[in-house]
Amino acid sequence: MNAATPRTTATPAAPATVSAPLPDPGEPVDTHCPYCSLQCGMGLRRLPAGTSDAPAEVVERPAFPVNRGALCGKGRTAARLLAPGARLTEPLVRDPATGRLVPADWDTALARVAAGLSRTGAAHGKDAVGVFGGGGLTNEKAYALGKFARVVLGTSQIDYNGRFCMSSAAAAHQRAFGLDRGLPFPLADIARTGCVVLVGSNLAETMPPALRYLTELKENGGRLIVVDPRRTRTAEQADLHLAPRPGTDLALALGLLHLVVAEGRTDEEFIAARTSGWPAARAAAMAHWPELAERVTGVPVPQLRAAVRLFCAADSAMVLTARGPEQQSKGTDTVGAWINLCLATGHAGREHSGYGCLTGQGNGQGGREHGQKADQLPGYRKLSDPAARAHVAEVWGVPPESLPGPGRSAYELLDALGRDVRALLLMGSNPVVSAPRAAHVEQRIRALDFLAVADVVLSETATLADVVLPVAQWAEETGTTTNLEGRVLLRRRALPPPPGVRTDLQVLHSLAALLGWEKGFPADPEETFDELRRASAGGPADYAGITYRRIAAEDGVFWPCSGEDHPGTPRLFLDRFATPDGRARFAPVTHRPAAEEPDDRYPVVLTTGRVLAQYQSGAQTRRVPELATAAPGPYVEIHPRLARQYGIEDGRLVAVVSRRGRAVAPARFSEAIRADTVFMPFHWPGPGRANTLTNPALDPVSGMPEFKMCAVRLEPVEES
Ligand SMILES: Nc1nc2c(c(=O)[nH]1)N[C@H]1C(S)=C(S)[C@@H](COP(=O)(O)OP(=O)(O)OC[C@H]3O[C@@H](n4cnc5c(=O)[nH]c(N)nc54)[C@H](O)[C@@H]3O)O[C@H]1N2
Ligand SMILES: Nc1nc2c(c(=O)[nH]1)N[C@H]1C(S)=C(S)[C@@H](COP(=O)(O)OP(=O)(O)OC[C@H]3O[C@@H](n4cnc5c(=O)[nH]c(N)nc54)[C@H](O)[C@@H]3O)O[C@H]1N2
Ligand code: SF4
Ligand SMILES: [Mo]
Repeated sequence: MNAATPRTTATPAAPATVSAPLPDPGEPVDTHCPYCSLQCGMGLRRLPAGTSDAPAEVVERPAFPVNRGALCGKGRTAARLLAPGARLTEPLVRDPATGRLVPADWDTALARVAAGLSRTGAAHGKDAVGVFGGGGLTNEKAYALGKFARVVLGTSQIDYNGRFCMSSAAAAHQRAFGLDRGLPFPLADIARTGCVVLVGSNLAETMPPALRYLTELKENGGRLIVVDPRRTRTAEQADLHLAPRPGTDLALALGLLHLVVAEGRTDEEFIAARTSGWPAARAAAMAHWPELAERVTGVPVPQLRAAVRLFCAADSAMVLTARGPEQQSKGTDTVGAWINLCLATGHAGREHSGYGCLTGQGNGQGGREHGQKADQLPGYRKLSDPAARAHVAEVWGVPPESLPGPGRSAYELLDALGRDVRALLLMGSNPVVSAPRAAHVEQRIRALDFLAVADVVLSETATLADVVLPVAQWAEETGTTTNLEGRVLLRRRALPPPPGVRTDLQVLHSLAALLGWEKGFPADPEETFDELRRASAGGPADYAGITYRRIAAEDGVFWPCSGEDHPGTPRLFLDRFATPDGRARFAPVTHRPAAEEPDDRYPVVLTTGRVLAQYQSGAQTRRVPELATAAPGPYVEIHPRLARQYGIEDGRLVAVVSRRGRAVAPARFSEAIRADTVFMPFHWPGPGRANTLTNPALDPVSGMPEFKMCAVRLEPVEES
């Protein structure tokens, strides 16, 4: 391997990135929203300079099948951040004399990053250099970042924010079906099933255009069950709303399965023909009486019976989970229990039936397939599998033994900063706001010897960096994402980035060159994608047959797709599951409490999540005026009955205190939440940061932190 010493020559001029020429101004370009995993189709039209606050406008693209023209407010305003005044347009480096971030040219900034990373590697070993990626990055970027870590840096220490997102569902998918694709069917199938159980998803706020499929479901006579401790806008649509105490979905699913068995509603033929492991799973469920489920979850037995009736009476049915049941220290087992319910009733591996996970970030699916995850190589191959290593090493032109082994999961990596991991390259995440136990994580980041952040804005994490690299956005660079259905999509370049801004691929290309790798990191997205196709060929997430041209012509292509004559795979598992024997595996799961249950000192449950107008850490959406007005700051959603116990008044400040820290935000009274639980959205930094409170207890299989449940106490705050 090449020595990781930076060359002294100047960085080459920014390498070209363009796969296709820019369209004419005025002509809308078909592209996709920069935010969530629905990846709504939209058009983007460049505007003549000086006519608007933004250099382009979002227009409808009704022909795209997933959202059929509909967009939420975040998508509609997405062009706002393209304005040069709204974002970073020059690199920043920390001035050793003043300790401030000051503007610098690209050569200086990149040379500092190369030196910072290689110095740490040379002094403390390659695993002292870490990389943290994001599920918002395109497939091309995620692929290049993983390759950069393993090949150029030679480090095992890479993971990404998707670990905080769908990792529990991914692990449960792998365990049950031998393959992890969020939805094994197109989203539109939801409208054609008999019953949908939506567990811990508030898609009316998190994926609003998807709500129409639930409306169509009901118009077609189908039924909707929503499981959420809050009566959300989504739950309001339901025929039946179950409101369990946070962190108890596992007991709920076991109680339901118990009833299915007790009432003789299992599909024995399906179980015999298409599954394995039923006796153990059945025995585990039989130990979980409905009365026990009621005691643990707070959901009355008659409601459990009603749910079983709706679910089993339907010819076809689906269970869809999102972050509610997944972001728990037992998230993998919890999802496993919901999958068991599908398998026992024969609602899996059939048309319009099955289990699915609603992924989250724009490229939440593709971001976990191509190598930025600690244990994984492109094509969803395992880093621990010798055959996978050999295949990918050959594509990369390196010896297989040069590839490091699996590294730490995201929280473990953040927790190791400033200790075992002393330099970090961060691309596409803002952990100071979004990581659990965020004050501690912030402290670990501050303890680093060197931090480089590539971002479009000066996020809270970027303000702590030694070097900040201003990068291009969705509309300024071509690239693919894979939406929640496993449909690979093409975002097309519609306008050039402002001067001073470069793409992530250009950044990786230049850093690789400075660290001795002139070749192997093309700045061109299509060239990168073609290499990704070869690296993924034959793997579980096979992209070999997917080309930019096909994606554009076919409204996206579903993986696996092994060759250019392969039609792609909209529906998985209809004939067999992806396990060696073709059978889906039951998981013999039993209930266990959350890592931190309420007690005398911390008697209230805190859960966290999202609001419609803000996205994630808010780094982007807090900078969009319309969205900042719609959702200006943090709050504590609380039932008036609970509030009265502590003398808390509506609209007045309340302190929420956990074993990790204290957050302060106004109380927002709501009868829609359980009276033993408070809810905080996590989109803001500062005193109201929800993640100051959250518990980093990790799921032992997936490494998912327990964002959805910790114990807190409440105190009114004297306002001066
Ligand atoms: N507006 C908006 N949309 C987004 C995002 C955003 O930040 N803002 N982010 C995107 C991303 S990355 C993701 S991952 C998705 C997330 O999408 P969702 O999973 O829909 O979002 P959350 O609000 O995190 O959680 C959903 C619901 O889980 C409930 N819940 C809390 N605790 C529990 C529990 O223990 N059990 C159950 N069953 N439910 C519980 C909450 O009350 C909440 O209503 O949204 C995507 N879309
Ligand atoms: N309490 C609590 N915490 C949570 C959750 C929860 O439900 N509750 N949910 C978790 C989940 S599901 C998620 S997904 C995480 C997400 O949390 P984060 O990882 O913080 O996600 P974002 O805020 O989307 O951060 C993305 C950053 O990358 C930048 N960016 C956007 N596009 C690009 C790009 O193309 N290149 C580069 N270099 N940068 C880019 C953005 O400006 C932003 O600063 O939060 C997790 N944290
Ligand atoms: S639902 Fe998601 S993809 Fe669609 S416009 Fe809103 S944020 Fe964008
Ligand atoms: Mo997410």
